[in-house]
Amino acid sequence: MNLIRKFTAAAALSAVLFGGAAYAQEITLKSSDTHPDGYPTVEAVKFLGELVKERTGGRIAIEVYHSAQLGEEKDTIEQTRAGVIDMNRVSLGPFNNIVEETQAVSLPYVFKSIDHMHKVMDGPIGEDILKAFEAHDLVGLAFYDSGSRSFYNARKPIKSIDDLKGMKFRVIQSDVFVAMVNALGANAVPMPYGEVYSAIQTGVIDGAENNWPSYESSKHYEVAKHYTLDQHLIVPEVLVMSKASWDKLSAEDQAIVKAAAKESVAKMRALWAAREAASEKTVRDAGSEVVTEIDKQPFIDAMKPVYEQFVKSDKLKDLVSRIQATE
Ligand code: GTR
Repeated sequence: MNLIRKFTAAAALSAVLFGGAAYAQEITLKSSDTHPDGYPTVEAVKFLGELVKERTGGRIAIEVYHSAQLGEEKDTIEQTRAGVIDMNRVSLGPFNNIVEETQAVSLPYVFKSIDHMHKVMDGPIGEDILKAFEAHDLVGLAFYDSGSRSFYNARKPIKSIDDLKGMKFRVIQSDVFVAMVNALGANAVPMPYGEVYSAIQTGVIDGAENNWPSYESSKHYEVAKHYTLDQHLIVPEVLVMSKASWDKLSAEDQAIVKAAAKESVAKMRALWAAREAASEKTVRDAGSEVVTEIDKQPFIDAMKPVYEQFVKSDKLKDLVSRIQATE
């Protein structure tokens, strides 16, 4: 006891003598994001970093590596599982082939609205999905928003489902996304996000699908000016931590990180709303032709085989029926 006291006193003294050395940063967590600096997800994780820094007296810092500096999502997910990357903000799409539960909230038209999605992700279903990451060497911290995804292409305005026939669209590397595009009569080309711009430019693909902020920040609108708001997917994003990095934190620090991650969600949603409007304005001003009126029913009907293919296990059936039963 005495010894410990002496040690603590010595540490405190050295902190005074050496300019707060005892409070020096001890842990730096590397966090990955495919989006550029300023994008709502990047800013939300920076905000989370500030909260954590403040609440740990500067012991824990979070460094956000934006713009895919650490790699494309599929690869950074593997590196996060391996403990090479500590934290990762990704779409749930690239998780579909790894964490089965994420498929339930990546099904086309499974959410009736953004409010419906919030209700599901903020409640017990969201908690169950976050927990599912643990079996895959990850800790699910929070879900972020991603608006709704729609098709854009370089060739022609898509005014009905028939216009999609035979066209080639890049999709996230997920079997659900591939099945969805193929079920619409188009051809799915799974490809990393960073390769899409030049693939459209060189005609390897006709287009892709995404939300307003991604369509804008990726500059895909420069090469694919036809955007049709069919809103086939409202797929949330997730912030995960490597289980290996998580286990190195004390229980107290884990609680701080978890709480701060939850708090960053409101911040993210506010940033998202502003960015969505700004991105829409940017691409419209740049001359994108947007089809806003489209009959979604044929799109919804075409998704039946996708549900048959993916909603098979009891786990998925249960999740999907709980989502559908959420008001
Ligand atoms: C964006 C999402 C990214 C990435 C990208 C893609 O909406 O925020 O994490 O998944 O889509 O299509 O690859």
